[in-house]
Amino acid sequence: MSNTTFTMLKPDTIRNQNTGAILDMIIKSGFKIKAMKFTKMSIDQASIFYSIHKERPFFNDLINYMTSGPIVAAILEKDNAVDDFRKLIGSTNPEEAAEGTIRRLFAKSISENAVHGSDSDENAKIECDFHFSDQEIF
Ligand code: 3AN
Repeated sequence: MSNTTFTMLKPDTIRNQNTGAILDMIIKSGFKIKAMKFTKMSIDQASIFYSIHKERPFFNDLINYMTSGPIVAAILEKDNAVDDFRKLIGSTNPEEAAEGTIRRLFAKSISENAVHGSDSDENAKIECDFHFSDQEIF
């Protein structure tokens, strides 16, 4: 799976009308879209997706935020996809994100930080399987 990663354009991206600009950056950076959907997570779904963070102080805020509006979920393909996508999106905190990264350009804060990107090949597989069935991947 080292050529595959998973992303979500988060509710702030959709609300701020940045969906097209961010997808354009992703595509122009060499990622191929293998699957994509416009959807909204339920509280239960988001709690499972982010269960790794359930002991963190920001967990409830994270779940409330990620279920506050629709997201775009997508599977992306490129050599070295996980690491290259993390470089493209930049640090979790947009104030620390490098110039030219998606979070530096579009994110408002550490909690509303525009995009999600898988942090390992193992999690990319779990996250792709969470959002997509085999028939939805091309
Ligand atoms: P990343 O998305 O860069 O992998 P994680 O996995 O540490 O970052 O955190 C998952 C999500 O939880 C972040 N995208 C962000 O929305 C939220 N988050 C992380 N750290 C904080 C924090 N200190 N305060 C508020 N929200 C946070």
